[in-house]
Amino acid sequence: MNETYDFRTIESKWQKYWEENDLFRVTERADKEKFYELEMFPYPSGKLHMGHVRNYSIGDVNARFKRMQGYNVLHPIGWDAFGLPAENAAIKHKAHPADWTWPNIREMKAQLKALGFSYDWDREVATAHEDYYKWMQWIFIQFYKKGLAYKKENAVNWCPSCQTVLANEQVVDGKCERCGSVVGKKNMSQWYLKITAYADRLLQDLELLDGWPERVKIMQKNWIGKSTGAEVDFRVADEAGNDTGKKVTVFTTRVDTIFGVTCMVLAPEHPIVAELTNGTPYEAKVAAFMDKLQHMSDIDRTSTTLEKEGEFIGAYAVNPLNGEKVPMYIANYVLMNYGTGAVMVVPAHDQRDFEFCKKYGLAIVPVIAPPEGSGIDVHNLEAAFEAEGTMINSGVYDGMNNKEAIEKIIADLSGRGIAKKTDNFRLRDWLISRQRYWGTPIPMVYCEKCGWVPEKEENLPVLLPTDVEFTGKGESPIKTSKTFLKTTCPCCGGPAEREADTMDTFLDSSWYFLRYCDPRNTEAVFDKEKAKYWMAVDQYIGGIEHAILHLLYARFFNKFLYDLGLAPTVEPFTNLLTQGMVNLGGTKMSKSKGNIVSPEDIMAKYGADTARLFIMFAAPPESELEWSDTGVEGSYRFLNRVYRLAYDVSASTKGVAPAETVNGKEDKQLDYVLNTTVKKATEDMRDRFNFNTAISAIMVLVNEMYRYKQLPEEQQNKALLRFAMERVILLLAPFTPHIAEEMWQEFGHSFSLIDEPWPTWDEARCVQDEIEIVVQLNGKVKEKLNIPSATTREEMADLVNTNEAVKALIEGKQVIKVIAVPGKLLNIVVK
Ligand code: ANZ
Ligand code: ZN
Repeated sequence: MNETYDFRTIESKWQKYWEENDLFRVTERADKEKFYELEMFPYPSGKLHMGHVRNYSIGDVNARFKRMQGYNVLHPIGWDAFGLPAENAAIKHKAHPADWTWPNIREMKAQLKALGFSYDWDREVATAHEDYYKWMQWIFIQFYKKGLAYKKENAVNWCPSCQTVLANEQVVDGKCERCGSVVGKKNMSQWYLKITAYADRLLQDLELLDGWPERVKIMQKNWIGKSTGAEVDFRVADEAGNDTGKKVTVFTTRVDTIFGVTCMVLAPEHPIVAELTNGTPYEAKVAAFMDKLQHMSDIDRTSTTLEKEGEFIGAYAVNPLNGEKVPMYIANYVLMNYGTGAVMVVPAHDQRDFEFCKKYGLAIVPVIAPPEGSGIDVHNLEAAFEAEGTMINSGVYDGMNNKEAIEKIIADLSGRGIAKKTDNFRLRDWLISRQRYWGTPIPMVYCEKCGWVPEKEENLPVLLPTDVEFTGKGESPIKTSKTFLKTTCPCCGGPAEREADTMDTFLDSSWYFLRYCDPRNTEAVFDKEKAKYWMAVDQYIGGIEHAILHLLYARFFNKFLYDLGLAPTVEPFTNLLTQGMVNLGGTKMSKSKGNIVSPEDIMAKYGADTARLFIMFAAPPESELEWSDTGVEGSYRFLNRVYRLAYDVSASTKGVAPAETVNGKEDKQLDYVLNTTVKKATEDMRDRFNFNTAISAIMVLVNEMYRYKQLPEEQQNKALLRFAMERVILLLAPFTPHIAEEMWQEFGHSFSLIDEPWPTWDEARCVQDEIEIVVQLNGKVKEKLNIPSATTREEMADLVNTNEAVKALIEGKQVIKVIAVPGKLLNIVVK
C-alpha cells in the first residue's frame, strides 16, 4: 500500500487479479444457496452512458453483497446485439452492421471491466452471434409447432423512415417509438406470435410477483386490459325495415344498458359495412370516411379527446330485447381489432356515445337511475352517467340493481342463443417480422406444394447472409442476397424459398436470462437441470421504460418454455427493481439535450471506485439521481480519507491481532458505533436497497475512528482499532471493491475479500449503556439524568442545548460556565 491513494494503479492491479484468478466464474454448487443477480443487458451502442453505470453499479453492489453473505452468485452480462441502429449506421457509413457491432462490444466490454463489475465473463452472450440465434430460431420453431406462430395478412403499422413494420406497442401517439416519424398503415403479410393465448395467465400470475413494484404490475395489467362482458347478436334490417338475413355481433361490458341503445356504430373496416353499402349511395361516403382515417393510429382513435365522427350507412339494427330498430353508423372511435368491431351505442351511460349522439342529434334514453340524492337528473344529462344504479325504462328488469341485471340479461339472452359471456383483451398478438437485415432470420421456408414449413432443426442456424445490399427500400435487404433465398423444402425436397424477414429484437431479449444458465450448450437451448438450479432470477434491475414490453414478452417466453418443460419456474423474475434516471440540471442526461457527463471522463479523473460510490450514495436506486460534480469530489475525498485512515491504522497496529476487546469508555463508544453501523448497513442493503443510507452509516463509523485515533497513543486499543478498520474495509467492499482489496491486502490478508463473510453485529452492543449523572446549578444538585455511558465531555457540556430537562433548569438564566465530569456530573454556573 502506497502512502497516497493512487486509484489508477490500484484499480488496474485488482482487475487483473480478479481476472487471472477467475474469481467471478461460478458453477452450480449443491453446498450453497444460489442467488441470480441480473441487470438488463445493454445494446452495444459503443459507449456506456451514466444510466448504464448506475444500473450496473446497483447490480454489482448487490451481487458482491450477496456473495459476501454466502450465496453462490450468478452475475452474467451480454449484449442485445441485433437491431436497427447498427443497420442504420451501416447504411450511413456503407459498412456492414457486424463491423459496427463487434468493435462496439469490445469497447463497452473494456469499459465494464474498468468499472470493476463482477461478471462471469465466461457466460457472455451476444444475440447477434450464431450460437445464440440458432436457439432463437429453435424457439421460434417450437412456437410454430404449437400453433403459436402464424403468418397473416393485415393492415400493419408502417414506419416510412425506419422502413419497417412496427408492433402496436412500438407506435407511441401515432409516431414511431424509435425515430418519431408519423406511422402509416400498410397491408402486409406478417408473422405473429400468439401472446393472446397467454393473456389470462400473464394477468393472473402478476399476483405471484410480490417482489415487483406495484406500478409496474399495474402497467402490465392495463396493457393486457382484460374486460369481462358479453357478445350480443343484433339482426340487421334495411332502410325499409325488412330483415336482411344478416346479423351483427357487438361486444359490451354493459349489457344492462341494452334498453338504452339508440344506434349502433361499426368500425369502417367491419366486413358487414361493405356488404351493406356496396352498390348503394352510401358506398362513396364510406370510402371517403375510410380515407380520412388512414393516418390515425388505434391510439388516436381511442383518445378521449377525439372528436367523435361517423356516417350513417343506410341500415338498422334490431334490439333483441325490445325489438326497436336503431340506425347503423360507421364511426371513428370504433376499432376493428377490439371486441367484434361493433358497438351498441348507449349515450346516457357512455361518454363517447354521449358525444356521438349529441353531435348527430340521436336520442338519449336513460336506463340506470343514480342513487337517491345524487343530484343527477338522468332525464337532462350534461354528460353520461356511468356509475352504478337502479334499472329504469328496462321492462321486466326495472328496479333491479344494474350489476345484478347484467347477469340476468346475459342469462336470458343466452337462453335464446343470441348472447354469450366473453372476456376481451386489449393485448393483441405480437407482430414479430421486420423487413430489416440485422436480426435473427425467421427460420421458415415457403414451398408451392407444402406452404410454410419450418427449417429442419438439425439445419439450424439459418445463417444471416453476408452478400446483401443495403438499399433502404422497405424490403428486407436479405432479398438482395444471391445465396440465401433459394432452398429446398424441408418437407418434400422440392424447390422452395426462405423467409427474408428477420425477427423483432425483443424476441432475443425474451429468454437470454435462461441462456445465461448454460450459455455454451450446443445440444440444447439450455440444460434443464442447470436452469433449475439458477432460475428464477432473484433480482432483476433495469429501467422503467421496460415496464411493459420487455417484461411482458420475457414473461410470455418463460411461460411458453415452462409449458415445454424447459424453464423451471412459471415466472422468470422474482424481484424487480426499476432504477431511477440520471439527471443533470434537473433533466435526464441525454445526447440530444447535450447535458451529458461521460463515464470515461469521470473514471479518468477520479477512478471507478469514486464513480461507483458517488452513484450509490447520491440517491436511493429507485429515485432520480441528480449528477453533482461537488458530490463526486466529496466521494473522492471520502475515499482518500478512508485510505489514509487505513494506512495509519495499519502502521500503528502492525503485528497486533484484531480483536473485539472493549476496555473502558472510549472503546465502548467505538464498539457501539461499529455494531450499529454494521447493523444499519446490513439492514438497509438487505431489506430496503437503501445503499445511500448504508454508506452514510459507514461514513459515521469512519468519523468515529478518526476521533478514536486522536486519543493519546497509550489509550488506544490496537486490537479493537485494527478490528474496526477491517470491518470498514469489508463494509465498503461491495461499493468500492478495488480500494477495499488494496486495504485488505495491507491488513495482511493474502486472498481477495470477495468471499470474506459479511460482517455481523451484536444486538446487545447496539444499545449504549446508560449511567446516572447529577446536574447541578451553581454546585447545588437539581436533577438526576440517565445518559449513554460513552457520552464524551463535549457531548455532556452540550446537554445545555440538547436536553429538555437541562434546558428547563437554566430557562431565563445566564450561563456563565459549564463544567462536565464524564460519567459523574454536570455543574452549570449561572447568573
Ligand atoms: C354498451 C355500453 C354501454 C358500453 C355503456 C359501455 C358503457 P372496455 O371496458 O374498454 O373493454 N366497445 C366495444 N368494442 C369496441 C370497439 N371495437 N371500439 C370501440 N369501443 C368498443 O370497453 C368495452 C366497451 O367499449 C363496450 O361496452 C362497448 O361499449 C365499447 F354504458 O357497450 B359498451
Ligand atoms: Zn414442399
